[in-house]
Amino acid sequence: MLLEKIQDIRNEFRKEFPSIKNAADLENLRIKYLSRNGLVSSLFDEMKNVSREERPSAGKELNSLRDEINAGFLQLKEKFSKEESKEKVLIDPTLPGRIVNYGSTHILTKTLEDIKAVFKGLGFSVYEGPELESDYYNFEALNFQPDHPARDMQDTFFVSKDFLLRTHTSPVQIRVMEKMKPPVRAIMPGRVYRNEAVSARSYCMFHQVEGLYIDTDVTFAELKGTLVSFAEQFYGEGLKYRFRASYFPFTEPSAEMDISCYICKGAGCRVCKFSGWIEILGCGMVDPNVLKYVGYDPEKYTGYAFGMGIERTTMNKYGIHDIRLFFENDIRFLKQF
Ligand code: 2NL
Repeated sequence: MLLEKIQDIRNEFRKEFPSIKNAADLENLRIKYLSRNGLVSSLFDEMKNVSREERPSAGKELNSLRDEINAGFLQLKEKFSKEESKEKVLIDPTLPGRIVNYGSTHILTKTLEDIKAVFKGLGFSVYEGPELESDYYNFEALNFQPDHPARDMQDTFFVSKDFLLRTHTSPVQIRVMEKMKPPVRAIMPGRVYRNEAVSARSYCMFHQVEGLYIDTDVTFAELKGTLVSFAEQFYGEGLKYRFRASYFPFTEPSAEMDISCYICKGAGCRVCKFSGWIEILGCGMVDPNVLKYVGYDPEKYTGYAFGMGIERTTMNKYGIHDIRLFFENDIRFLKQF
């Protein structure tokens, strides 16, 4: 009877043993077979019912079962504890943590945000428009003559005969004026493209902000007042400024605005190229021909416009000498701002 039971439990154990995969399984196995109320222990309890004659062989069988289960248990116990200690070695809490590189706002984005904040404070709204433009919006409506050199393949990326990558953000101003009646007071930031050789001073793609104010009786004095106020807020108080006569196809008269060099205070340095002055933008009174193109009556309305490069503005403000740095994404450059 008992011999049969021992054989059954041995078979059960042998069947179960290969399926033990971890320390938790092994502990369940130990409780089932080897604990105080386990199967082996209950078989030993039954020994007292076994006849004197059968007792030696049953005892021998039972001891061998207990030894087999014990040996199996110890073997797996060692195996699992080795695996566990191997896993623990992989985590060294004394190692320094991995450095996380946080991103930051690109300096061109910050410059644009600063420019926008000033003009919003002066009552300007912000508009954007497409980078792929027609010849009409990029050149014709802006009073460029058909033979103007900017219309040359050399200077402009043409996509087809009639379409091109905009060379300035002025087309957005044309689009806004077509849709709105004066007064219009807005700035237009965005990416522009020029087919130029890349160098420290020029890149094939850059960013511009242009501004526009059209109403009845807008004067050149208002243009100066607004742009001086912008320069004081953006570059700092106490700078000298001057307007030099210039030429753009879409403004008449046209001017360029300089501020006194805030680095050397006019004494001469690398940033102002030893002139004491830094050119910050171009501007002028909107040409009556441009007003006619968008359906405004030039007898009734006048307006001013201006434009500045965001890269050039950033280079002026922070003393950066190579425009290519903005686009190389070298973290040593970017993280300085
Ligand atoms: C510069 C000079 C300028 C404008 C842009 C403009 C736009 C319209 C009509 C008239 Cl729709 N003018 N824009 C006017 C003067 C100068 O930009 O140096 N930009 C980087």
